[in-house]
Amino acid sequence: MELNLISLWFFIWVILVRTVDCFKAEPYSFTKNELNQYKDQVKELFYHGFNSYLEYGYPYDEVLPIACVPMKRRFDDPYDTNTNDVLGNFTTTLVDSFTTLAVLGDKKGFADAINLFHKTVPETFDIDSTVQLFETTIRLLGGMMSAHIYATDPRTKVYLGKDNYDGFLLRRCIALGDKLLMAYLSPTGLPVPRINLRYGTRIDPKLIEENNAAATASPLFEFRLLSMLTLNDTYREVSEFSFNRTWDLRSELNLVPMSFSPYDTTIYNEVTGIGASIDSFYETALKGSILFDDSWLYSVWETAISALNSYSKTDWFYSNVGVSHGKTVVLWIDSLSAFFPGLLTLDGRLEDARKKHIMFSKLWSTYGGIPERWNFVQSPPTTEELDSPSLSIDLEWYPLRPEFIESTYYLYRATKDVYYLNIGIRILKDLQHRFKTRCGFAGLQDVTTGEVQDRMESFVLGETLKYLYLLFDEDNELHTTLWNHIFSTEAHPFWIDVGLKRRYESYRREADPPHVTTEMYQFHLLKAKNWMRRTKSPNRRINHAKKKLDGQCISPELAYTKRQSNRQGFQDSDVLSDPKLFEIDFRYQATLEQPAWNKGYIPFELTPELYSHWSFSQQKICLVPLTKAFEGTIGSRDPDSTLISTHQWSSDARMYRFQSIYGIKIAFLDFTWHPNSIEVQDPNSKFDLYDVLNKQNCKPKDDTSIHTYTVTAIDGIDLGDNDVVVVNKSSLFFDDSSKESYISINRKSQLLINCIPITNIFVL
Ligand code: DMJ
Repeated sequence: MELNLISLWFFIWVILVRTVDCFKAEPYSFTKNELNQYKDQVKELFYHGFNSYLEYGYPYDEVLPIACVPMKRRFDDPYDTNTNDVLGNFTTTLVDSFTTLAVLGDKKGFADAINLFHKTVPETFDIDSTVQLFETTIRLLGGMMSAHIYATDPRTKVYLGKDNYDGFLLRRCIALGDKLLMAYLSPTGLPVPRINLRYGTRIDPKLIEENNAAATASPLFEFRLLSMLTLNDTYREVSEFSFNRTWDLRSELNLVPMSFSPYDTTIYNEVTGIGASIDSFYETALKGSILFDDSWLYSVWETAISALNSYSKTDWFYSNVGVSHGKTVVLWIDSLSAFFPGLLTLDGRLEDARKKHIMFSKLWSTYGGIPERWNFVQSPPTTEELDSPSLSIDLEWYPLRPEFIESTYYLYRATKDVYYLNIGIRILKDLQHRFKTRCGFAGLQDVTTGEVQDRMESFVLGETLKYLYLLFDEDNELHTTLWNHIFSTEAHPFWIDVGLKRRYESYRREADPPHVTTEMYQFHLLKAKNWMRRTKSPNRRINHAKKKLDGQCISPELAYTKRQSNRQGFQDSDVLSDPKLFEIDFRYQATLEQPAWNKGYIPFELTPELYSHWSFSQQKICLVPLTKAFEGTIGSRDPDSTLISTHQWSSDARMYRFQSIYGIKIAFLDFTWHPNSIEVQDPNSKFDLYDVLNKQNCKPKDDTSIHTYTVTAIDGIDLGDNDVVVVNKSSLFFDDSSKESYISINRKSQLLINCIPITNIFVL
């Protein structure tokens, strides 16, 4: 009797919990429970990597994830800058992981990690290591400073309190910051790229003759905050001057060159874009403008993005252009530029962000990672392109960089589009099954062969896994509080509380003039002040940009809130409803072919699980109200599913999980015949199609006979204009009673009937 009562109560409790869950009206189609599970899986991965580092890598900078031994700097070879730039022999991975531990809310792990660092690395940073100013600033200085903010802000989960933390990280920041300042002692005030932490710039001049825009501009972010925390404006003034000098190097088109001499500003590389060597310049302008509420930085961002939009923006990415003429000069985009959709999102430019992000998702789907550089060759390739290396990938590694998942995170926070969660889940699985090794995570040495790389850079734990975790952690303090945090370029969260802001403002008032305490920087300051006078009238600009900030520069949260008010229900996806979702596949098919080792990797947008999550059967209890239109379903007759999915992509349509279709019979398909349609739509595509047909041994009689089909209805049910039907290859059958037709599949998995492609049927 008692048992029965208990079961009854238990039953009621389960029903109640599920019902409450439903009424919470979560803005995503994954339940809280599911998100928590994914979040925990990411956490597990982080500890796998972090504990491996502690066991096999510490006290050196990294651990080799396959060999399970430390990865040390090359003391014997100062010219191996690839290795030495980030490995200063100062426990890089440990420091870069501080704030991931904080984000996970692991107070003990966080305290242990900073204390371990405390007793390992010399207080003065008096280490005979030549390192890059940029890398050391973003990983070490930024990591320590953000950890200091976490440790001292009573609102955080990892607040340590005065008894447990005496602020030593800030003292370390000062020691390191002072060392890094040595880099700025050049005739121009632009920093040299490297310094030796013990000997300053007394190193081989070859190592410091060229610097780039990202490196000369972006320390402003960390240095300015350091000035606020220490009430010493030296860091700010020196780095701000350098930022402005970098911006001064822009061409008449407002395009900033990538690389130049820090001694006399001779330009070495006239090319510009948004990736390596220039990426953080934009990031600092926009993020700095938000964090510091700085209208001048925002105006730089605005001018820079509008120049990029004029010259470098294409449908699917930003290309690399010459700064003086604005024309595309190299035909590649790089892996680092995958951060840009995130940055666009931060500025409320969601439409562009979404489009550019799709490009990177295609790259991941093709190569199982993002190649360091990918050559884009429009199909069909020209004869020269066919013979040139442009059809191959010249920088073919993928070291588990964070940028793609970073942008995915921003876009999800801003849109709550379930598609981005789907990407996160696929990447999580890739990390669990493809990249995880005995002692960490190994990326790809070559995306074309699948060869792995025995290296785990500190950003894997510091950024990649942090953004992935945050993607699933709806309740993270960074998401639920109003600290107005901004992630640094290395994903270290920074925020400025009211007290800090007031203290600093009063310091600025009292310390004026001069702000700078170190005499050797006076020379630069004088120049900086003249420059300021020449180029801006601060007050006017502040008001001007304030307006802009209010109107345009919105946080992901705000963008999300705005968007939410317009939503019909959680099952719409702007990505999946993009009528051009598959355009990239066709346009760039010459250089977007899945390498043999990655064959069968299902593209994100076709993930079967995604559709099952959108279905009634999975979400029976939590049905959302029907939206207006409901079209494009395919009848279910056979429980053994033949059809994986079909989607109807009109904006207010909802998704259904299709159980099956009774095969695809030509008799059931209504086609729109497009004689010469491709020629009409786009003269170039004619050859594209011709090429595909040739590859399939389908020879059109002549150019004019080229045409395509579009399925407009299946089983008598109309499909919308942008419907795409995905059919399971193994269960596809074709029944043509006249025996005159035959089907085939082309390289892009399109179904062909008598060599004529059906543009909206894909066979997987
Ligand atoms: C990181 O160190 C930072 O994200 C930086 O801005 C670019 N490079 C790596 C990650 O790819």
